[in-house]
This record gives sequence, C-alpha cells and structure tokens, in this order.
Amino acid sequence: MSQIAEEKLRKYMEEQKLDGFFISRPVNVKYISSYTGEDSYLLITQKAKYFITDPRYTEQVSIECPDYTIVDWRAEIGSVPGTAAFLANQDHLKNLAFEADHLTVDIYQHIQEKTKAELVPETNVVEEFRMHKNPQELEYLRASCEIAARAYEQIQKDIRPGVTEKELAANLSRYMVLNGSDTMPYGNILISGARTSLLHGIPSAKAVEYGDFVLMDYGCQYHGYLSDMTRTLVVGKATPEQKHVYELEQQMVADTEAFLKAGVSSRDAYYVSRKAIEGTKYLDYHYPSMGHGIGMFVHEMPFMSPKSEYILAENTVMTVEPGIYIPGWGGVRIEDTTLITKDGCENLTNATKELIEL
Ligand SMILES: [Mn+2]
Repeated sequence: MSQIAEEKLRKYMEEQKLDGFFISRPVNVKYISSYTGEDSYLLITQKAKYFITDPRYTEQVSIECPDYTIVDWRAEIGSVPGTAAFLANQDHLKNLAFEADHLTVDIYQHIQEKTKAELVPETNVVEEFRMHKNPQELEYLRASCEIAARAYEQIQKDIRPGVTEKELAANLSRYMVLNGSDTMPYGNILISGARTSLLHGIPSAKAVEYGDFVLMDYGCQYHGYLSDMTRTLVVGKATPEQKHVYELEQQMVADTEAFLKAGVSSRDAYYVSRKAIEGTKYLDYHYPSMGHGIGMFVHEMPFMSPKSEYILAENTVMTVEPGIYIPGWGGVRIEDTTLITKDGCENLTNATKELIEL
C-alpha cells in the first residue's frame, strides 16, 4: 500500500509543481510509509524520501521502511524543523509543501527561517487518498468490524442491574482484545439510563438499573484499521416510548443504508436519514452529523451531514449513525460501519439491530 500511496503523492506533486512534501500528521506518515511507531516525519521529493525520526525509532524504521533514508534529527541538526530545512536546502528544493491543517505555527516558522524553499500550504491531500480503500485495507476493516460485532454478543451476558458502566466498558475492551484486536482499542462509550442522551458520554461509576437503555459506541483496531459501531439495548422490558424511539431509529438507519451507493451525495444521505422523524417531535432531538469515513483514523473524510458536499465513491468505508437524543430521558443510536459499493452498501458490522430486551 505504501508504494501506491507514495506514487499518488508524487503524481500530485508533479501536477502541482511541488518539489518536496513535508508530512507531519501521524496517521498520514503511517499511511504513506507503513511505519507503525510515533513521533516521526516524512520529507518526500521526486527523487528521494527521507524519514525524520530519533534514536528511539531508528531500528524500527529500518525494519518497517527499508527504502527510506533515515535521518536522525537529534544527531544531525538537533531539531525537526531544522532537519526539514536542511534537507530542502541540500536537495535545492524551490518549494516545500506542508500540511497546513496540522503543522504547528512554531515548526512552520522554524522551517521558514532556515530554508530558501518557498513553503506551500496544502490540506487534505493524503486524506483524499485515504478515502479509497484497497483490498488489503478492506480486509483489515472487515476483520476489525467482525471483532467488534463478536464482542457485542459477549458483553450481553454481563449486562444486568447493579453492574457499573465502567465495569462493562472494561469487559468490552477485553473481549475485543481476546477476539484478536490490536492491544489498543480506543475509548468506549458505554452509558446507561438517562445518560444515553449524552452523544459522547464517558462510562461512569453509575450502576445499570432495570428499565435502562444501555448505549455502547465502540470499536477496535486490527492492523491499525478501526471499526466503529453502536448498539442500544434495554435492560428488562422496554416501555412503549422506548420501543417507539427505537423503531424510528431502526428506520432511519435502514433508509440511509438503502440509499447509499457510489455516486450519491452525502448531503442527500442526511436528508434520507431523517425522513422517518420528519413531522414528529423527535426531529428536534436528532444530531445532523450522522456518518463519517473510517480507516486508520476514526473520523475521516467523507462526512455525512446537511453541510457536507461529498459524492460517495466505491470502496469508501463509512459509518451510518443517525440518532435520537432526548435530554433527561435518554437516547438511541445504532451505528454500522459500511462499505460503499457500485450498487449499494455492505454492512460490515454484522450484529443484530433488533431491539434486545435483556
Ligand atoms: Mn462513529
């Protein structure tokens, strides 16, 4: 993959007449080079590719990225921006692109002071490449979603009155690691009762009570690729209103997934998602940003909302997650990770969306 990403970047640089590109965003460093560590930068030119790092990572880089020229900034120049400027000057670069929505002002100013190259701000260049998943990436994403879906089956036996949100969140992470995820699942949202209206609520010491909604929004990493899913269930018997809201939510997800395919606009997908609640009081309680791309990073392009302007492409992986959140009462969210195909979308999150009453 790294080679394809590199070729795309060099093609872009050629078209834009860019002599060099300084990559600072960690997930983009990882995507371009296949490096799995931290605190490193790339400087790519048409003829050379430099991996700027420090001695904590030099051995790892030599194994993971053998075709890069490793530059130890500590030994050579003493700073990352100084090293980037030094390399740009050494290779007589007339200009050097940088990731304007990531590079700090401090690093930018330091590079500028020390190089003759013109600094060119760029945004979303590597992010655009990352929207289109190749077969290897899709395999990892599928596995990541499967692991999370399996954990949903396992966590259900632990949910009962008296157990706390934190205990359940810890178990959920543990199940994903035991099912084969990388050892760093990201923070799980696992909340219950009236707290389920908190869109990004943090698991607390609150104990689950009879009649509670339990909302779980979580995922894991597999070879660095993330899954993201949400399911909401009821402990005990659902009330008529809980059932009603749940059914509206199911409909919103089903309508959206039936609409998605390559070539549709993500803004239209938003309007399709809210059809089921139009004309009801629940329209006041939905959250308009209801989907995002996912890959090496959890919230990446494209996005689905009334303001988004993406035309969805084949082999994009994105979430579908409309929701209804009623402050003081609770919320319901169902979230799938889906693969956009030529004729539709494939749900990679194979866990039931029927209302479970435990
Ligand atoms: Mn999500």
